[in-house]
Amino acid sequence: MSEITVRPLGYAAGASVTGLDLRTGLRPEQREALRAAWREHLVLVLPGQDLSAEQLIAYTRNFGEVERNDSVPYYRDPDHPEVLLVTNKPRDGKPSQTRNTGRNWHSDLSYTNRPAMGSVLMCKEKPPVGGDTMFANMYMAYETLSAPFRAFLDGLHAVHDITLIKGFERRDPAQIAELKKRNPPIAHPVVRTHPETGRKLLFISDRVRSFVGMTEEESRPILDFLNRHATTPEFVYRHRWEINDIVMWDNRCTLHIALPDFDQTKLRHMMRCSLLGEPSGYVIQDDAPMDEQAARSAIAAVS
Ligand SMILES: O=C(O)CCC(=O)C(=O)O
Ligand SMILES: [Fe+2]
Repeated sequence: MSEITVRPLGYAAGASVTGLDLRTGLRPEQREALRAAWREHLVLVLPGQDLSAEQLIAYTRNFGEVERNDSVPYYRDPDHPEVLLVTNKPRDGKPSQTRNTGRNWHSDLSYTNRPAMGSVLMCKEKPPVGGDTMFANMYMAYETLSAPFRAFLDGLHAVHDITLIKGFERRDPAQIAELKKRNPPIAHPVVRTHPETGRKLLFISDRVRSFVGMTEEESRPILDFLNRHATTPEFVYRHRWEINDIVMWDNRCTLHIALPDFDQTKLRHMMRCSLLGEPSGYVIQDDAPMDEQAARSAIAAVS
């Protein structure tokens, strides 16, 4: 087996990793090299890895506990609930419900109480052009804010809401009702410290409705600014897929978006495994913003 080679692909994030055959298990030193590269580059690209569902799950297990996708229990591989199919292949003659997955900037499963730690996505079929995925570096987003603005954000909580997934309202009505029931709005800290790097980062996205204790009117302009700032081109790595690319990203310190810039009559078929994140956040019981006292009690109740 040849040596692992890590080659940066972008300034903000992204590195390719070659010299590994992921169909077989990793040696401890290979796993450590991958973890170190992941910490440094946030997004790793492993080209030419033609894995079965079992092999993808086994590979993902190297980095933590694999999510079973119970918060969004559709389009899982029938034999492997750990594998979510992100695909525009029609099923039973109906359009796929995951054909527009990831069309606004987000961190996977941030609308749950275990936001995904990381995700591992493998490309099986792709259109001739387009269908790229972009990733933004949330350390940079935080570090480039002014000190007073960082101080304002420190200690704030943001309400993540599954209904803000782009195109959510166009899903099947029964699915909408079920997804809302399973995933009530949940508040997470806006500024978090990455447990492995110790660096602070911004944890917001297009799927945030408001800040806890603030009205939507007060929150909206700040959220719009933060989302625009966080996804500025210099913080972004854009991935152009090849078949059998595996791309893995750290959801704790990146946002991503899947672009619909391709001919939708061409197949795009991806398999995804996600890593279970640390418990975080507290459920917002109704749509009204919580006052600070209620928020403090809720935080105390879960910590
Ligand atoms: O299809 C893609 O490129 C990414 C979709 C997405 O957001 C995801 O799989 O988490
Ligand atoms: Fe995603």
